[in-house]
Amino acid sequence: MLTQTPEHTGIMTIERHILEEQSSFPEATGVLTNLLYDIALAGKVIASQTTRGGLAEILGKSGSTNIQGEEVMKLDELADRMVSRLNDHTGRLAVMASEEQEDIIPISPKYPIGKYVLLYDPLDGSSNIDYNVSIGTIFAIYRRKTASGPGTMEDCLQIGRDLVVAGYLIYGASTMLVYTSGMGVHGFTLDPSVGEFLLTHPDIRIPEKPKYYSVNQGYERYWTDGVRRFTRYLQGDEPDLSGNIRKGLSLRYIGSMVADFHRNLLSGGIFYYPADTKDPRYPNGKLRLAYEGAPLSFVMEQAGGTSSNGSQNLLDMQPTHLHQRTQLFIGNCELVEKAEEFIRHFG
Ligand code: FDP
Repeated sequence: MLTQTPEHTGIMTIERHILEEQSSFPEATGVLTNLLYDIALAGKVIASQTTRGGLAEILGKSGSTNIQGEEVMKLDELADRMVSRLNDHTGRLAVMASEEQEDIIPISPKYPIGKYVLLYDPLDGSSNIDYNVSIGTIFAIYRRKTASGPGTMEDCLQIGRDLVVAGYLIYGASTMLVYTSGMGVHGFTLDPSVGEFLLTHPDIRIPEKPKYYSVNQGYERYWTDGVRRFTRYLQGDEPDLSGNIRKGLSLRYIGSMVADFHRNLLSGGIFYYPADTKDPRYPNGKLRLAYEGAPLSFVMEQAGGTSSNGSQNLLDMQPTHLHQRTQLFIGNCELVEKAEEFIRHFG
């Protein structure tokens, strides 16, 4: 279905949409528009590779050489390289950081330095690749903090509140790009016949009535009492602190955060990955603040929902290191606040 906006009838491409959003800022130079367009392009390339996933079996496994004699790369490495290569020479970025790389990714001295900072998770949910399950790419764009020269770690360690743009690509039955620049959340679907992302989901709002809760319940025995009780509350089995029992929600868990997040954004619900005692090396759960928590929280907040680490909004957390993990609850405000309540009371 093609979307019509009050200003325009007909097809709205992502490029035109970004340009129009940016035109409401007289100081806008178009750099951000082009940066988003480059991310969309990386998404198209990654989508074309992910849909060929199973063909790796016959065209060559990663680590081997393919029929052209090139080394076959793992899909997550390929996605990582695709995003950084499409963005490293454009003069739009001061520095990048990727979930796949230990350290920050500096811009080569061969290229001009720009004013933005890009943090990304090139292939989220990558343990699902082999099973033909939806996966995604998450991106977060900040303004640089340092005044000049190559970008630094300080530029990468910013609080989510300072995000300029955040969003994700989801490689599912269709490929979608969903983003916010602080003016609502907009979703575009890739039309493979013309190779363009077209606006299909303008101004996404999370439905007020939640439908699903999403968590890896296989780890329940490692959770705190508060998280266990909260989960039973969501199932309709445990009263909240005022004695109210809610109607139980349905459980959906793909194990690919972008896909779980996307479904709950459109259907209403909560996704959480709590802290657990499963692996003492990761007392704060598995997910990363900078690459997953903060950008998806910005999207959720712009869609009318919220997020928490159990006691604080994720957008207010100051990261202290690049790959910092955090407990995470994200979805309808009512449910996230209830999670905080249970944790405050029961730990
Ligand atoms: P994956 O390890 O497959 O990359 O970011 C990590 C992530 O996936 C999320 O996308 C997903 O929500 C979560 O881990 C799944 O973890 P569990 O297998 O522990 O449930």
